[in-house]
Amino acid sequence: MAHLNGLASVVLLSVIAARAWASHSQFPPERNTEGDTEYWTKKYGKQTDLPYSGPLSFSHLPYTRCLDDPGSIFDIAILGLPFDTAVTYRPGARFGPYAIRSGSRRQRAQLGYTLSWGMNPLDGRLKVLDCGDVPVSPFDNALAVDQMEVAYSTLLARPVANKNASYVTKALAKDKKEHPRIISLGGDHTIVLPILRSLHKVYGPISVIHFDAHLDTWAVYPGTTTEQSRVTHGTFFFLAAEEKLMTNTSIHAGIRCKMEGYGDIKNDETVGFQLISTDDIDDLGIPEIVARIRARVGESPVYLSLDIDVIDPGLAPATGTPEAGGWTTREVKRIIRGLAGLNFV
Ligand SMILES: [Mn+2]
Repeated sequence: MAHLNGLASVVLLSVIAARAWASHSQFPPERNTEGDTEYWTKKYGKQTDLPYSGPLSFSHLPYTRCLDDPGSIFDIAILGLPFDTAVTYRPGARFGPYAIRSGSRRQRAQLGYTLSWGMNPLDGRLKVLDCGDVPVSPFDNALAVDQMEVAYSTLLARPVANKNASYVTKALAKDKKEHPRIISLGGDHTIVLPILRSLHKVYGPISVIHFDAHLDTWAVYPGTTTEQSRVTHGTFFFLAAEEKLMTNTSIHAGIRCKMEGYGDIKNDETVGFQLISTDDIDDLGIPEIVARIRARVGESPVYLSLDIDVIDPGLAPATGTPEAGGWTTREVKRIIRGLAGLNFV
């Protein structure tokens, strides 16, 4: 303003004042719009959801109760399994699917590109649907496990949305059909047993990449007295191996739990696992961990299971069986990125 003479200053201030009045004069709203049922649309356009508003679905994806609708097809389904009645310590994972969806709200298709992936997984090339939650029984574990298996198998039987997508051509199913992929939100870790039963019917025995502080391969939890009580979040891999659902080329990553003794490790090997400990990240580094996981599972069909307790409890404290000294979120994300291109089913 120091450069303007007096007249110029008056003119400029008048323009600013006029603009301020013009924009102010739109509020309160214009007259004669009473009863206009499209008043909002005419004035502001689409009723878009903000990152923190709108109905809750994973990353603001379309939410469909896919089990009710055989016509809903997808390449990738997000499926909630709110089951937590087979834990040995702190329950509450039934709220996991809700919490994961809530935590995912800042992700969405419009803002899905990341530097680390160099792509946007929600850019529409694959159809990704939030298929809702399986209404599992909180009163009867045998019933709940069957409900999860039936739901998973139902969705696995749907045709894929994009037959040309590279992922569908890779894994050869026993029935020679193309099957979609399902990302399950737990739930306690027992949910993997019905998932592996379901996948076995389609692919036969598969490998497992298991991120966890714990082995989950115990034969029985101490104090087990009935057949049903063998099914827990610490024994489901043993049961899966008994049922021959897995190959013997599976691998754990991030192990640091307390054990009863070295016998737990010997037992773990008979279940089919190799082991990468939490501390290995300091000695081997991320690239070698990635290389060992890739070498272990090779081209075999593989299921990835991630227990949130693989992350340090300082970063994910609400987990059911916390173990101090875990991997960081950044490290786990990086290891998972390194697994891209494996034969995930
Ligand atoms: Mn665990």
